[in-house]
Amino acid sequence: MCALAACGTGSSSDADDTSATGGTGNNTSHAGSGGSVVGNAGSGNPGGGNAPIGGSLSGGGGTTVTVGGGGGSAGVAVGGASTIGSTDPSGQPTLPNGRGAIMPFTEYEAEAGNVMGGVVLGPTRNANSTNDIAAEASGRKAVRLAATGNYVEIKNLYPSNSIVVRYSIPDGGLDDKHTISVYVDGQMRQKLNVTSRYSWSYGGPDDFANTAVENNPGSGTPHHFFDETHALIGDIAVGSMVRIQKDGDDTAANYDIDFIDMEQVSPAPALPAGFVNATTCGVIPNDNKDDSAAIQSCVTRTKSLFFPEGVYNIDSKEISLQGVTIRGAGMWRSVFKGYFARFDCYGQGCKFYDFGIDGDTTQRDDSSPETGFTGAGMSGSVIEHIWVEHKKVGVWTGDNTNGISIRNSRFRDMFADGINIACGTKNALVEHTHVRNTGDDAFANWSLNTCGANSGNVFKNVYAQLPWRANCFGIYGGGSTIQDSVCADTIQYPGILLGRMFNANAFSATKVTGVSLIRAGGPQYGQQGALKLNSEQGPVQNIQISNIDIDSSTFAGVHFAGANTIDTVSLDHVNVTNPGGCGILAQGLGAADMSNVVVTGAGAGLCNEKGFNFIKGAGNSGW
Ligand SMILES: [Ca+2]
Ligand SMILES: [Ca+2]
Ligand SMILES: [Ca+2]
Repeated sequence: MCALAACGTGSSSDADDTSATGGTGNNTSHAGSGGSVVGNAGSGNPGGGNAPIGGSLSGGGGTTVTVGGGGGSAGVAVGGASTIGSTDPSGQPTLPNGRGAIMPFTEYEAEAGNVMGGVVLGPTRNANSTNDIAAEASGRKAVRLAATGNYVEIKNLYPSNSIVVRYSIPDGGLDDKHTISVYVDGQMRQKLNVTSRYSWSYGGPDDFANTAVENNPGSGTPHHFFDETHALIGDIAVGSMVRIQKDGDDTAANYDIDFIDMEQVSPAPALPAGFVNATTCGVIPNDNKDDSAAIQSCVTRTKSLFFPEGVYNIDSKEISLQGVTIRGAGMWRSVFKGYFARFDCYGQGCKFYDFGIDGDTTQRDDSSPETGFTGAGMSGSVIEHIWVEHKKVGVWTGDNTNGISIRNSRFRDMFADGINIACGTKNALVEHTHVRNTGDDAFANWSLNTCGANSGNVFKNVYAQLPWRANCFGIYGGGSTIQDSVCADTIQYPGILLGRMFNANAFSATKVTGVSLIRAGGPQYGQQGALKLNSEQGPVQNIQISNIDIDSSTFAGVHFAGANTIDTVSLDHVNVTNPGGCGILAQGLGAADMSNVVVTGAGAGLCNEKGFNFIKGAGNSGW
């Protein structure tokens, strides 16, 4: 699974790394705005309930508040919003339980909305079947709109002027284009574009072709059913009803709607002081003509470049830069578009703010460098208020990067990793960032053994949602921390995988604390637990796990595996609730200190196949 794991290739090294090489560059970006952020994360039982985890906030001027809900189908009735954040005495948004990212949107599960004529699909965990598309949906439920006039409608709870719809339509190939209609309070507001271009991959559940055969229905079982579409659609008042409807001219055979995200997007800012407007050095937005050469020319002439609201085509060559700051008018408003839309920072650190990248990756090819942000000069880089979609990878840090910050950003609808903290990277901080619908790990720390050891890397207040392959968090050796974060709805693999795999270095100080895993685990390469330690290629050591809630895992809650020893590992205050398999599954060798590990709702609390040594402290129960 390396494949999964690292986006690399099945093996480890890979090309994905295009990243690492410096001279050429690539990167991409998408639209973004300075917006704010919101959190999400819900929790929830499979069917529906859920405890909120998310939070919200407004950022940069935005207004929003929000919430999250990642998971469940919102128990909340009204309109289906799932969870709501609160504010602290100063009015700043908070996360109710401290976990998850603060994001500026509110997520409304379709299945919790008003459904007219449509059918609620799921819940199901049966992956890789067109009969169970909802297995890849948030809360493992969606709503199918198959006939003209069918709709699903939610009540808008906060001021909004934009919409994101996560959907699946039947595979019509790369050039298949349709629309779906948005109504507000019964009035037609706008069409949204939908396509099967960026969804539907094929191959057996254990197979990872990484080639064009991925798009061939003859290659095996289907998966990767969903994509999303978004648009600014004008102001929508609090309390207005927002409807997604199949009209007569919306020509896909059916639309499976997973959820709707609503957000108030800030107005475009003026030219910031000290920045050069890219349109004054030859870049032309919105003409659908290639800007690659003009942008490359601009970044060699100034260190501070501003892209006003508009779409910029990068159709022929990625942008290579060193020590440059690029700022847009917001992730929704300034968008770099095209297959080559990517940025390679080859020196002196680069800073990227407030824009989006909309790539054009339609299959995974690990020899191809379709990574939003990468490069050998990423030490000291910043990626903030950035939105990347339809690339192979969002961010892949260059070899031996020391100090990179990624915050308040979104990485969605990828063919491989969302963010890979790779090869010798130290002191990376990823926070308040949302990664969704990735074809490999949403967040990875890959300490490849041909590089120096990774250390001091932190994923804090991040939210991983719906990776269609691999893990929410893939931690392969080195030293890192995952804290105050949420993982919801992995389809094939664990929520967190701590593995000596893919030729990783040994683990050094590694900590996982304050994390919720909701409906995690899956059937790839056998039954994968929600939280898995795998000593496949060497000992797994130096890992502290605390304050973890594992809710409704597909199979086991906690999973020990691998032929090498596992030791100097501790679990404290770990709750496994309603697992689909054993509460704790031990298929490996070694020992772990276990305190306050509580299993409830399991058929079998503990399945210990090889005499793994559990060193029990206080407070354990249910296993
Ligand atoms: Ca496809
Ligand atoms: Ca859903
Ligand atoms: Ca242009």
